[in-house]
Amino acid sequence: LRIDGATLRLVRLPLVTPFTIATGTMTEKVFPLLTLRADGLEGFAEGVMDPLPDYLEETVAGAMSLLEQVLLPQVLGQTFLNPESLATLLAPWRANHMAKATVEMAFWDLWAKSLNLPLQTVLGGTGDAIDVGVSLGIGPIAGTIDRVAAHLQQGYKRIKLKVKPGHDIGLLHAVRAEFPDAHLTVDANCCYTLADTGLIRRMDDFALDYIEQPLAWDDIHDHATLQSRIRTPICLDECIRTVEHARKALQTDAARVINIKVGRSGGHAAARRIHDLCEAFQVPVWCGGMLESGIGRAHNIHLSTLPNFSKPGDTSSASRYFTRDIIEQQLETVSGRMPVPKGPGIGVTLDLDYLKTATLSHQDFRA
Ligand code: OSB
Ligand code: MG
Repeated sequence: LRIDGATLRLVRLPLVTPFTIATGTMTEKVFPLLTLRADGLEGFAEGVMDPLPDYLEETVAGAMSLLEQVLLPQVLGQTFLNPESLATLLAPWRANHMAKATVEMAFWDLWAKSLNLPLQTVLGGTGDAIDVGVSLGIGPIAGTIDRVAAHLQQGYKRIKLKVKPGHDIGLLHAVRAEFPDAHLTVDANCCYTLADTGLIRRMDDFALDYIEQPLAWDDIHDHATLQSRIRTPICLDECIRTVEHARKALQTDAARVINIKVGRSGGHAAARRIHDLCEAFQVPVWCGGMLESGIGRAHNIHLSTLPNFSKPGDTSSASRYFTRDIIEQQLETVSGRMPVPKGPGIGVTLDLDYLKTATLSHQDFRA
């Protein structure tokens, strides 16, 4: 498959409600949207980096520049037999996994379309819907209880509460008292250190399915130490940016669950290898999200149909994020299950009219 053209857009979508996590508040989603072309077909993907380096070190500006000046010129006019060969070409560049994933994922969509197969089929997944949970941002406790109740009512299979120092044990007391049987988890987005071990150990009292990324984004070793001191499984998110990170975490018992984000891990090929490695270690995985538009969420849904995605993911309904999405199909859950979009590739198509109003910049490339 020879890549003969590309379009790189910068897109901005307002969020329906601000989303607050330990590192800050998001009110809008700004992201690179990439189209790759070959043989009259188009493949789509989006970058999951934030404008500022507050989740991981990549930024939207840095990724836009790398895509424009390095990664797209490198793949334009080139022929790739499969997505792995494209990933191999980009692999020598240090890190920048999110920028590389943007190109790799668009190529997977294109490649699956060239084979006239759904993305899930070429990835090795099966089934026509996936289990999903919901990630609830930080807010007043009374309001959080109402949001938990509303989402359980809608059928979401697991509730993930964002926590930060001063908004953790009290929140868990209140929510667990109200919902004794709910599948509950917390996500700290790196806001604790080993000095907080005593506080984190108190979370063992709330029957959480797991504690997501309590410690630093680049510190697998301290997570292993923490895991040896608490009963609740640790789930790593930010720490797992490569297959090697996953191997080190699994071998040292730093994670008993892993949140796979395809856009964080360099793409589908790497995400699938992390999935397989976790399966070998009998460690369950689930698919995280980055408040993606329908393009990124469609990719996440297809990946989530692989067998070891045995815990509910974060890919919830489009209407939770945006008043209007940039795709023609609406990705909405039905009783806590997200249907897999049908058709070749990711199975969703751009709503070009609305996309035009959401586009901040647009650049075409030709081989
Ligand atoms: O840590 O999983 C995270 C959103 C933005 C940045 C980081 C995270 C999240 C979420 C929301 O938890 C997941 C989603 O609904 O897409
Ligand atoms: Mg997380």
